[in-house]
Amino acid sequence: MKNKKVALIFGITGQDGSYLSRLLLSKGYQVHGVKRRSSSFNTQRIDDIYQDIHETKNFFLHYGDLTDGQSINQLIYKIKPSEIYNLAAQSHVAVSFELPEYTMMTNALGTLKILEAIRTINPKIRFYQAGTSEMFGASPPPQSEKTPFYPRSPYAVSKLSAHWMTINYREAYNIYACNGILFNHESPVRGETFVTQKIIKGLINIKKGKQKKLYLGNLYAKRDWGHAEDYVKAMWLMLQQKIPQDFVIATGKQYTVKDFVNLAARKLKIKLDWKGKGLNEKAYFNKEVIIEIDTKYFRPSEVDSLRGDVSLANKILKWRPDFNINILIEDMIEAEINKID
Ligand code: NDP
Ligand code: GDR
Repeated sequence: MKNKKVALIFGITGQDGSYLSRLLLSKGYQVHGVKRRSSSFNTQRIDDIYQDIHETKNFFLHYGDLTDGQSINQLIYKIKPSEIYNLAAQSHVAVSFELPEYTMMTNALGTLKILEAIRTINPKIRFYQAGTSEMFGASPPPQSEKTPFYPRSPYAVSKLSAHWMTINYREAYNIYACNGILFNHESPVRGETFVTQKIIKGLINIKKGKQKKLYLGNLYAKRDWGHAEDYVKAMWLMLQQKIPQDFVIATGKQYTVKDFVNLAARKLKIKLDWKGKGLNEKAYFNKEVIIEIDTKYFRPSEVDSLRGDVSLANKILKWRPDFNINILIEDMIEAEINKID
């Protein structure tokens, strides 16, 4: 076991956790992940790695929760990781307006609990914090590490608190701690209520005759969408540098939600005909309405326009994405179409 790097991932059952686990295992790490107790299975994204505990030598799962400081301390004390990746969060922006207190408890205080455990147990552990472009909020693009923050949701505020806490522990206690300020990234295992996956699944279901309509919110929000497989490489790179610092990770390209719908529809050979304006805007396919606006998907305050300036990560981390939006959409479509019904 000597010299083997040991990683502890909070949020291992999520989209990024599943990609990061694979990346670290391929690099020879021993990977430990924290999963929450839930009444139904929540490990689908990593089940193929974790098939048989008697066979799996480098991959371990433990129960824990970011709202339970004692469990965090115990895990860090017992596992003795060299790197900790904090990917755990209530990560849905719209849900954060419904659950602001829980979002703050998990995302902000949860991060603080990990940092405190590192400080008291072993300040040499390297720490990655999953920050977000949502922290830029209303600040216009292109957004870089120097752009002022202007959060627009409880989620964004909670992540901004974690962001500054991470910087404070770096400055006050000399802990190697980095904030990745990641723009939206998607994949075939993206959660079903995020807009890209909702669009892909909705259009495929409509094509298969399993769903009549897709209801969406703001079609004109602009996002910088990348692929999770590329973005977890940046997380790892951030923890391998001489000096810890914060990095924006993005593609530098921007599309509206409507662009994403059109690109996916074209690849699925669904010829969309858009008619109407505002709340009455609708998309027709074979003369049937298949996409409509539902105001329940509007947010009390929206983030209109995100596009990252990734020059610092290009220069220092030599990070560049392999995927563009077209390959991303094709990857998501292929995975969805190949699913057994
Ligand atoms: P997901 O929502 O897919 O995964 C979140 C993970 O956090 C899941 O493993 C979830 O567990 C876990 N979790 C939630 N609450 C708790 C808790 N109280 N204690 C312990 N674990 C908890 O997110 P992504 O993988 O997409 O994102 C990873 C991180 O990066 C998140 O922090 C997110 O906010 C941030 N981020 C994501 C971006 C993106 O575009 N994907 C962009 C920028 C930042 P369970 O499976 O049981 O729900
Ligand atoms: P976001 O992602 O809020 O950017 O947060 P999401 O896919 O939820 O929304 C993107 C944009 O699409 C608009 N939208 C809809 N969104 C959803 N979910 N459902 C809809 O029906 C719909 N219609 C339009 C939204 O208003 C928004 O403008 C994601 C999360 O992964 C965060 O955790 C992460 O920090 C950020 O990306 C970067």
